[in-house]
Amino acid sequence: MSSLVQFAEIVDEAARTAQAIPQFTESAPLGVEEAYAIQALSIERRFARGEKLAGVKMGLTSRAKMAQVGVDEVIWGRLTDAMRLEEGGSLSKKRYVHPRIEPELAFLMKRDLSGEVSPAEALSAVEAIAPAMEIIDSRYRDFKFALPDVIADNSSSSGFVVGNWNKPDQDFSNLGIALEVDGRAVQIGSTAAILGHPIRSLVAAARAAAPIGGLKAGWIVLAGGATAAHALSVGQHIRTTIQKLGSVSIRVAE
Ligand code: OOG
Ligand code: MG
Repeated sequence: MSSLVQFAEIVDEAARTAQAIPQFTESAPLGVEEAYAIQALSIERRFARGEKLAGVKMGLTSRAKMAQVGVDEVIWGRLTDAMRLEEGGSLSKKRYVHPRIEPELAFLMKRDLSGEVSPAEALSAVEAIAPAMEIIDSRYRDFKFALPDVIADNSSSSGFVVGNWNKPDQDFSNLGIALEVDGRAVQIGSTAAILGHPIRSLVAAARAAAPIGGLKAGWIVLAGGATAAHALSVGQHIRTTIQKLGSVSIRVAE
């Protein structure tokens, strides 16, 4: 059986070179804890290449997402500065294996937040909220994985783009969300799909990040897709609009 360090190298190389790999759990009985250790080690490799931690992403916080990938546990991953894409810019499809995009709500942290916190405490640590999108790209063949596989693979996170920041002193518990491709809505949802209220995702993020020192001021936290993700094709123009918060867009280049 490969060591955790070897698994980390395999999944990091798969991400770096956009090559699909077989699921780890096909050949190794990995647990969730080992999977997070692999994730941490794989992100260490990015740090060694000069990337910086920029926040965390929560995953599988809505039923639509759980159903799409057949895993029903909330998971998390790390965001680095190199994963951030320019709002209104483009992404290069060939840098990914089989990328999908999904609408997200982003939190910008005003203060550190860690451990067991109430929704009110979580909200008081938020500087701003924004419409956002995440590019997810499972490194596993056919986008198929078990829970430990996806966790080891940084919970499929591959990129993110953030729109304009809004003050968090408004009710964002049930805002309409539309994901459009070339002006046509392909997914419609609500922020309420995210654990009933997106702030619950931030509460879960504070708990999840506690072992690594908690969420830090200045970090971005993605609350998790409210709808199923959409597979990207070259030439598509993708836009997510969240009612009252605004829009964020990106174009898919070769
Ligand atoms: C796993 C990542 C889930 C979300 O927002 O729910 C996720 C996947 O769908 O590959 O990012
Ligand atoms: Mg996501």
